[in-house]
Amino acid sequence: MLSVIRGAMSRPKRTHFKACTGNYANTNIRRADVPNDKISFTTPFSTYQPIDFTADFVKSGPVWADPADPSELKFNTIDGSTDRTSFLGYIIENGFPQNPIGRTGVIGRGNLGKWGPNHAADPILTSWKRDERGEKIYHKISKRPILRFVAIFRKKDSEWAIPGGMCDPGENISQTLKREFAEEALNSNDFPERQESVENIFKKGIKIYQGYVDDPRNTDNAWMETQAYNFHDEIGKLDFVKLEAGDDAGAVKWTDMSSDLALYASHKDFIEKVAKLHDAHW
Ligand code: RP5
Repeated sequence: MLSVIRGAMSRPKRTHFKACTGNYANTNIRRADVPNDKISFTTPFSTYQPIDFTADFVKSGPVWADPADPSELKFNTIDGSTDRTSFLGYIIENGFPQNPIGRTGVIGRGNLGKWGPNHAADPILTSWKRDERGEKIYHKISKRPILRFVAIFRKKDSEWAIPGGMCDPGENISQTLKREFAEEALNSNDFPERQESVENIFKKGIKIYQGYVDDPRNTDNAWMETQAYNFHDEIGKLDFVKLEAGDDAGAVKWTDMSSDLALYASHKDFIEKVAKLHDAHW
């Protein structure tokens, strides 16, 4: 059962940073400059000249990608098996969905398949850091217990991250959360048979975020949204689960939560929320 605890869920994002600075994700394509005070589309910016970029692997029309021309798509609704609703809502400007947070310096779809929202799910599996006697380990300075989560290394981005991924058409959120964890952190497609203790943990999740992700792949017309859930193991059963990196993950490991972490997209915000939820060290 997945639930939302009052006060546990963080506020939706109101701005972005990674989605509008530096080169476009894993390319040499330089985004048009977007000053901080001109991110919102409601702020006039007459000299704005975004770069038009859609990756060749998206243009080539894989099954997960929309057609190049979005005019037949039904936005802000469930369109066939594709969820085009948004946690923020969005407008269509000159026939193209407009990023609800603001300008990114890029138009087109970049590396993303869908025009408008591209939905993902982020499973955050946590367990206390313990010593060899099984006692919780406390941080020397904060005096709070140290919480760990399962992190994967995104090969394409060379960054550590939560083992999240895109929702498949027609899939519900519980299925995506489990499937992505199984693929990236267990290297297994036959979940739950292989890992019974993980299956038990996935029975109880707490939603900690839903909304926009400050993802480096976002453009003015295509962006990431996610639902992040925490699955917490209070008694340490998960410690015996064999982690094995699979799919896009180059490595997987239990990682201590702390404010020193550097993580992909908005993942550090989600992890901080989980640390606070459990009154853990941050
Ligand atoms: C992020 O991209 C989401 O938070 C999620 O973790 C991830 C999904 O994209 P892929 O891992 O499928 O590339 O915005």
